This record gives sequence, structure tokens and C-alpha cells, in this order.
Amino acid sequence: MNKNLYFIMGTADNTEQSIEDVLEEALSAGITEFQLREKGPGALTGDSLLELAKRCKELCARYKVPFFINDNVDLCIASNADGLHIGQEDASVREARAKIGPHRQLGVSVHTVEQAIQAMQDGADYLGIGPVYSTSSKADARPPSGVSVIKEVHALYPNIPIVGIGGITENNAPAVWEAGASGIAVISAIARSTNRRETIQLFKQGGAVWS
Ligand code: TZP
Ligand code: MG
Repeated sequence: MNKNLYFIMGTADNTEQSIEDVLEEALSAGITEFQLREKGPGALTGDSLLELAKRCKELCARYKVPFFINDNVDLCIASNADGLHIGQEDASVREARAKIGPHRQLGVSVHTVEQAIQAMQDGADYLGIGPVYSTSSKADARPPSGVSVIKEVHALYPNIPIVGIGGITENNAPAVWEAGASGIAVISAIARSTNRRETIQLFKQGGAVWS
């Protein structure tokens, strides 16, 4: 199975540079997905958020990298995003799938094997599992669960794409791959890196096939 390096960012995740500048650098260095997650201090809303989403979509399209929106079904459709990612507290998976249609990708955050099974039955294409390690990028993050849930879900359903998230860095990533993840999602490791290109290269070392 191919591996993915899924970058997530919003205005709050790097106040020194624009999202577009960080995104362009990350795209050229080899991320394989991007999710716009606009939350917290300084979060854009309304037309300015839509305009930002459209610019991100355009940048991603230039690199043939799928562009995802976090939580916001209407913004996903309005910006012509390639996918949507939702959590357990957001829209229901069935409802989200019905609204975005069959061709956009749908990711769902899950924390237990039961939630994983339910999300797949309801129309998810991949699962986000975490926080694996402790994180300061999500205000209401649950306590870290290590790689145990990833291992459990992967052992039962080896073909389900799992993206590990939460506190993952180029140093602790190997344990997440070993647990059976097919992707790793990161905010701060890339958004706040002082050498983004090198960080992304370190994440991608190891001879895997990246898609
Ligand atoms: N969901 C679970 S942890 C997390 C999200 C959005 C934040 C991940 O950010 P970081 O900086 O990679 O720990
Ligand atoms: Mg959410």
C-alpha cells in the first residue's frame, strides 16, 4: 500500500507566514495531501475563508495533490475541494457523504474499533486515528492513545487506509508506520519547521512508495 504524508494547516498554525507560502513550499517538497483546517485565533470566515480555500485548491491542483476541507461541508463544495474530513462531533458520516457526493474523498476521525467500523459502513474512505502523541495544535484534543488503536483497527481490517495524527514528528513516525498506518498527518512538524524541505525529506525517507 502506498504511503501518504498529509499536511494540515490553518491561520493559527503559523502566524509568521501565509498559508499559501507554507503550502507552496510543502507541496514542492512532496506532501501528498493538504487539509485546510481553519479554527482558533484569527480564523477566517465567510468570503475571505472561501477565497483562501479556492487559492489553496488551485495551488494543490498545480501539484496534483488532493485538497481537503476540515469540517465544513458547504465550504468543501463551494471551493470544489477534493475531499472533506470530519470528526465524531461534526456532521454525521452518512449526511456528509450524501452532501459531498460519491467522488469526493471522505475522512473520519475515530478513536475506537467500533467507531472505525461504523465510519466505514457509513461511507468513509479513510480513517484518522489519534492523537497518537500529545499535541498542542488541537485545543480540545483527547489524551494521547499511542499506536494501540491503529494496531487494533489495522489487524482487523488491513485494507482500510489509516492516517495517524497527533504530535507526530520525523523522529517518532516509524512507530506509526509499524502499527499499520498508511498515512501520517501533521500540523506543527511542517507548519512550524525551520527547514520545511528537510523535515519533509526526513518524513519521506525509507524507500516507500509515496502517492
Ligand atoms: N486531531 C487530532 S490531533 C490533531 C488533530 C487535528 C492535531 C495534530 O497537530 P500536530 O501539530 O501534528 O500534533
Ligand atoms: Mg472537527
